Amino acid sequence: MLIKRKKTWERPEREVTPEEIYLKRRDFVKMMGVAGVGAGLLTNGIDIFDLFGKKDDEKLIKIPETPTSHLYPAKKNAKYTVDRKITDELVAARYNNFYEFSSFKSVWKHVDEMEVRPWQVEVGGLVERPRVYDIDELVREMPLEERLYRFRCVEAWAMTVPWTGFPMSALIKKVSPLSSAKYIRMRTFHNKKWALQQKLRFWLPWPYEEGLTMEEAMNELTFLATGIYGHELPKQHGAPVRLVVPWKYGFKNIKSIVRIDFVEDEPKTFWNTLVPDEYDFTANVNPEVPHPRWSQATERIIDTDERVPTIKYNGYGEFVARMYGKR
Ligand SMILES: Nc1nc2c(c(=O)[nH]1)N[C@H]1C(S)=C(S)[C@@H](COP(=O)(O)O)O[C@H]1N2
Ligand SMILES: [Mo]
Repeated sequence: MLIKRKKTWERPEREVTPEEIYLKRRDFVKMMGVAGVGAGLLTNGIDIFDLFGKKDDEKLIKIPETPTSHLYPAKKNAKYTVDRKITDELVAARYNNFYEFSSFKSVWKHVDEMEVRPWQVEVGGLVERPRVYDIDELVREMPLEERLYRFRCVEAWAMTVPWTGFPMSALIKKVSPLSSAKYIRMRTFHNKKWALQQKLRFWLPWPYEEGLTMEEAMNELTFLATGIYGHELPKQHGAPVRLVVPWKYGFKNIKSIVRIDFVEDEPKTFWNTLVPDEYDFTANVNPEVPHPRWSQATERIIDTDERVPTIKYNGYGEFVARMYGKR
């Protein structure tokens, strides 16, 4: 092997994905049963597939025209703004978590095979009017607006980005949930042709799923984003539609949604299934509750590398604290 095998902790911090450490341990255990060269290399702390990935920076935020591209940029909603500098767009576009494609931050190099048209979002479960939306139909029917939100990953990095999209409540009203619906469950695609990690780490609990209580889903902050920085989402940010819940850790913000179900019981989610003691269902940003593997007291702004104190509910207490009592 000519590839220098760097340990995770030897790589520069920018490229490391702490969330992946657990996966490596798990891969190793599983590998004993289903040994494969690819799986073996993945556990060595270097993503060899990164070497073959695209290096061309121009691809970063290049987005093909769609039938609804002309709706961007949408009108800014000044109610949702923050006292932080907007993160540099190119920094945000090359620093992503999207395990379907890569366990490294350079997701953008690995998304070429994905196709975001045609795309459907199926909305069903405990509702009066289930419906399958074509993505462009959904975008045209919903009230698009731009909101500036903080975003905070449990790995303790943070950014501030303008999302374009619509409140989740607008979609919920369209389908009329039954009173028995207590939670919503959202699901990402499962496509081994697009997403290398779904093929290689086939034992992980794909597809990625996340959930919210009905009250959280109806909260005014809960947003379905179809755009970022005044244009449609690039694939690495979760095109064509992803969840944004800015008072919760990043892993709740599920990308590239294909299905939304209204259900009675708390849904099982990707990370909660894999590591229940590290990723709880609620996952509200809270500096006082350290994650088992790293402190949450401060966070690093991804484009300036500044360290700043973490704020409870990521600064959104006025909108969400009442949902949690004293928690
Ligand atoms: N389907 C899917 N959604 C996902 C993830 C993922 O791996 N798969 N990663 C989550 C995590 S851990 C974070 S921090 C955010 C990152 O969003 P961004 O890359 O747009 O900044 O996406 C979330 N949504
Ligand atoms: Mo994350």
